[in-house]
Amino acid sequence: MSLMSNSRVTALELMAAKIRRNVLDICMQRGGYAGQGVALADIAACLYFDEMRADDAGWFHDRFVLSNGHDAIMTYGALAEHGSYSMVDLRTYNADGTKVDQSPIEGQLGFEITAGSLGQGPSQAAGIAWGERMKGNDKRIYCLFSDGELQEGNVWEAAMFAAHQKLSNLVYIIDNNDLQATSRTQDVLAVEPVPEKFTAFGCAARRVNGNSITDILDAFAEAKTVKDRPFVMVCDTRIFAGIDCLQAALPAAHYVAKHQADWNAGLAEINRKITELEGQADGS
Ligand SMILES: Cc1ncc(C[n+]2csc(CCOP(=O)(O)OP(=O)(O)O)c2C)c(N)n1
Ligand SMILES: [Mg+2]
Repeated sequence: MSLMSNSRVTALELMAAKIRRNVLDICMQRGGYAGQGVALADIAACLYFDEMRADDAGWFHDRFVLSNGHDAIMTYGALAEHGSYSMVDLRTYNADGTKVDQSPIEGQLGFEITAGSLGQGPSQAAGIAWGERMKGNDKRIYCLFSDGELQEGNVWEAAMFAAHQKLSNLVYIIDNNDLQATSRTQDVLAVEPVPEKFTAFGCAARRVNGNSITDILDAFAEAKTVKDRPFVMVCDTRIFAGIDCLQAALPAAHYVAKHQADWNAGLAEINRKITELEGQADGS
């Protein structure tokens, strides 16, 4: 049985709602990967505000490796709440000359690798995890990648290596949203059953409801009990999960350009949700 207080879960639900609001605010300026950012907000809230430990300088002790560069929008939404990016800067996302790239480059605040060419994060994260262990550090490494990337061989080489090296300081988080740009993953090149495939490669793996704070926290807790292999969270999500009107209007939007009416409706819905959750948080 997990030890999860209602106040912890409510606080993270509120954080996820604020991340969703930030994602819309950023993307409505000139378009972006809003559907992914919104859908991944629950994972981001748990990862950045509960799971990863802080260091003395106000940054993170643990390390996050983003593999599918376009999901940077999730990190931007979260780091705005962390206070390490300002919304003024983030609103330059996707503008000519911006330092807030849609697909980040290595060294940009919050990003460990250059991630626009898909499929490379899992192997780089495995290398980082191996290096940290060799140095005797207790850092945990979290790597987010997508179901589309599962079609690339490098991912499976990384899983084989990480399992062989018993990298229990490595957690793979998969955005398993059954979408890869313009089509459903199951129609282009099916990847399921994903947990079973990683298990066959020697990892520990489980399916997670990627929009349930309790399920995500439970999986992070389970990952720490596994001492001899990497842990894989196969997070089922859907584009725009968490904002019903946008999910209904744009269910398969890999990228969203101009949809001003939808943006406004989405913002109104998420603002209502934030008010509701703030009321619950005050009462708990
Ligand atoms: C190596 C590589 N191949 C192809 C692309 C082009 N590309 C950009 S996004 C994308 C879809 C990848 O699937 P996924 O990350 O699951 O997309 P989403 O669920 O976010 O729509 C592709 C093929 C790329 N960036 N890198
Ligand atoms: Mg996908």
